[in-house]
Amino acid sequence: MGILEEINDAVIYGKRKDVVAGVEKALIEGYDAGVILHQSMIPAMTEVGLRFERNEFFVPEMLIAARAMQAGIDILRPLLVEGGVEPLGTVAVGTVQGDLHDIGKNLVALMLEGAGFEVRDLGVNVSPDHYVAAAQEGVQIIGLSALLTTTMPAMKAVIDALEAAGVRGQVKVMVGGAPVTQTYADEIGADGYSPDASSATRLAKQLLNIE
Ligand code: B1M
Repeated sequence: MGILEEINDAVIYGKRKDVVAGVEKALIEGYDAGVILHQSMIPAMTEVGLRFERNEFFVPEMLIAARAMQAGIDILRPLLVEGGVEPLGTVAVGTVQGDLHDIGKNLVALMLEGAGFEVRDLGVNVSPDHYVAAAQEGVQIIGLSALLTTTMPAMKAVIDALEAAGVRGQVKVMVGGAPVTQTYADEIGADGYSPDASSATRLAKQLLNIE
């Protein structure tokens, strides 16, 4: 079994120590951090989701897999983020109200930071008021993440709250997360949608007319 498969397996089974050891070994072997993330760790979480759908995994298994994944991401973090550059702009990201999934949101935050944005991470289960406060404090982009079909309407609630507070015109709103689509983004009046963390950075630049 190659090292990428070993890491994939360790994430699926929530073996945090093996993930840490595997990621460290892969880096020593010369694997790029992005390759480890995209070719090994993210596919592992997809597999965890499929097993959950087939009733082979339950919430505890999802949870330990998520923790193991996060431990691996923590090692990759400094390699995915370049520091010391003038911020391109400010973005506040959060997972919407009712939703506790944060791995995707954390990756989006990481990639935005890596691309040179100043990122304010609002956390998970973020109420519309908190996004409004960030907009009032002057962030240029609000990033909304949702992983549950049941929490997608909370994205619309944020946009409505921004409008009600009179700050909708001051910020761009970008949305993402596995169940979210461009069509849904258009429906709720978001300014942009991106399917993954790397395209999220391209979208953020587009929204601020950078490059
Ligand atoms: Co949950 N869960 N979960 N879960 N979980 C899903 C999402 C699910 C699809 C599993 C399944 O059935 N196959 C399903 C949702 C079904 C649906 O709504 N259609 C589900 C469910 C049902 C639930 C619970 C309801 C289970 C229960 O309690 N019965 C419950 C809800 C809790 C809540 O939020 N209120 C629940 C709980 C959990 C855990 C806490 C155990 C854990 C989360 C731990 C954590 O995040 N710290 C968990 C996990 C791990 C998953 C799966 C397996 C993996 C999610 C993940 O991290 N993916 C997930 C199945 C799946 O998605 N395949 C599942 C990896 C991550 C890198 O991808 O988050 O999609 P993702 O992010 C991507 C893109 O979407 C995009 O970029 C990211 C990187 O490329 N992106 C953005 C994300 N946000 C963006 C924002 C942007 C732009 C791009 O702009 C701002």
